[in-house]
Amino acid sequence: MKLDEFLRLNAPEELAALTLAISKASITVWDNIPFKSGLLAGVNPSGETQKAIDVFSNDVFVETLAATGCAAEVASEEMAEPAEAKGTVSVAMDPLDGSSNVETNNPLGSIFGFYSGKLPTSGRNLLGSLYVTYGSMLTITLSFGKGVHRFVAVREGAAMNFELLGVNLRLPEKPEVYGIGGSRRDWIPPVGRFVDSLEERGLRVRYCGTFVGDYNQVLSRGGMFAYPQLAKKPKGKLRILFETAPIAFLNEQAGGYGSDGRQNLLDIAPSELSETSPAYIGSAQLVRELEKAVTEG
Ligand code: AFP
Repeated sequence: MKLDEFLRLNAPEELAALTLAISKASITVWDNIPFKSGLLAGVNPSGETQKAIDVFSNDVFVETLAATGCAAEVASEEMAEPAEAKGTVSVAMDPLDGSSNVETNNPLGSIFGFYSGKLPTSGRNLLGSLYVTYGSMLTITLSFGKGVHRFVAVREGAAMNFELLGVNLRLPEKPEVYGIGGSRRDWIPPVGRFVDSLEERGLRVRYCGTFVGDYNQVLSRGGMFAYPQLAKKPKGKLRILFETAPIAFLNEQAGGYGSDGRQNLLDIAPSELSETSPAYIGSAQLVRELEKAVTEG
């Protein structure tokens, strides 16, 4: 089944139009990665170096989303203020996740949250979310609150179309992998101890430095991804609105749980667009164990 057919049958009209626009724009981004790798652009609102592909992806997605007439505003990790538009759905995005991995040819991603109401707002106001993976395949993994579904881009003549690859994806019962950001020496002690217990249980480390790439490992094999509070970054690194809330929404639809170490990530109401929080996302039983370890200190 093609993506447009699936969306016509399974998504509200606005979310269908926004998702279809993202699917087309993601092919443009995919085609331009080789030509924009390595070129620096500027600094984003979080003070991180912007690559040319960060800015290119941002502009392609903002333009395409606004042109649907369904986006009320488009907020981005790469912009200080949202782009205003005429629709009803507020879109928050990380247009190119993992750009420091372009040169190393590791997976890259784009993350989108579809929110009701003005941004910033909590993940409880998510209507749906999706992420694009630029990896060995170009895929879109999405949820509109009724399960998690995946599509893969296939070339048909000159055209690239997204075809259904998997429906109702669920985290496997038995967790196999974990990936933790930051350096071990900067982790808070409960996280170090928890990772020791994961190793004792035979879980293997899988960490490529792209949130989307690392979360794909967890969704396929069970386990946990985390970017914890660090000695120098008590509020972690990942942005709630653009990165962790959209993935936590999707992860919950796959039977998992997402936490900042003390509460459900979806319950956090950020007051700033680029507000960050610690993030622990994956198999519910593991993340709840971690939450207990962090709370007990
Ligand atoms: P970049 O977009 O700057 O490459 O950062 C990627 C990211 O936001 C997220 O995708 C990773 O999980 C995390 O940062 C990697 O951070 P570390 O390099 O500190 O482990």
